Amino acid sequence: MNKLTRRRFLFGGTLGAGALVLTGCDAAVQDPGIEGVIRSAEGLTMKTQRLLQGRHALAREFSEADISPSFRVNGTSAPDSKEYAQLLDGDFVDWRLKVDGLVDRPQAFSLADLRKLPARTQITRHDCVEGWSAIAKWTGVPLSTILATAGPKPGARYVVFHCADELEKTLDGSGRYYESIDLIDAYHPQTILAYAMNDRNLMVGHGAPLRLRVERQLGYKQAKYIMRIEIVDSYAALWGGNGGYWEDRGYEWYAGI
Ligand SMILES: Nc1nc2c(c(=O)[nH]1)N[C@H]1C(S)=C(S)[C@@H](COP(=O)(O)O)O[C@H]1N2
Ligand SMILES: [Mo]
Repeated sequence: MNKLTRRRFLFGGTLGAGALVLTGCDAAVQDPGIEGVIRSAEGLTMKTQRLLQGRHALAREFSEADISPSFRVNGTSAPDSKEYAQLLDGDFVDWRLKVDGLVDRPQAFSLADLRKLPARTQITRHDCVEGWSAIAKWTGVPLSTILATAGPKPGARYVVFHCADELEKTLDGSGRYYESIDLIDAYHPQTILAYAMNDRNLMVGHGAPLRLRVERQLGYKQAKYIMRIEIVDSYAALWGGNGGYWEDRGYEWYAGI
């Protein structure tokens, strides 16, 4: 019976759209079996859509009036390496964003290079797992643009962000901050590499010269002080093996909000 309905849909093209709908409804009403099939198919579609939509849906965007008068600096407030101090001294003119790993064309972008690329601006709410939130306006380059330039190789699955700071040396003597997201989040339109916050260059406290905004996830995924982006097929071999500084200390890898 299911086949029959499908055929009516496929071959009933000469009828008006209204007639088609009526035919479908009539058949369903007359035969509860078909209705059942349609219902379960609908259920499946909804479930699939929710799954996909869930990851692709946009995070809420706010208006200028909603921007928080103050935005906390959390975690590292300034990387304390000599290398970072020198870069900061030179206004990050010598800083390069390296993009490597499973890519056809490894890249090195200066801040000027990034500013020349098409930018996206979004006003979003940052939610820290510690229980505070703040709204800010972020401007930067969509990560999808950077990926398109580098050309991920087949097998690429995650984007890893290597940061300049060591937060706390605990586990294996290293506390290097890093984060990772999968390609679904990497290509999400609101996933940007931000160089500006509230229309000003990113302050050191908030991650100068470049930080990640991945708006569907919690604060600890928003890597600050990005030095290098590495495309990988697995993050198991990196640091503690759980895909991020906080993940290696027990937090969820997918920190959806
Ligand atoms: N490199 C780096 N990125 C980081 C952190 C950090 O300590 N180092 N802290 C994370 C956490 S827990 C939060 S809530 C946000 C804080 O960003 P903010 O300092 O701009 O508020 O950055 C995240 N990204
Ligand atoms: Mo956080």
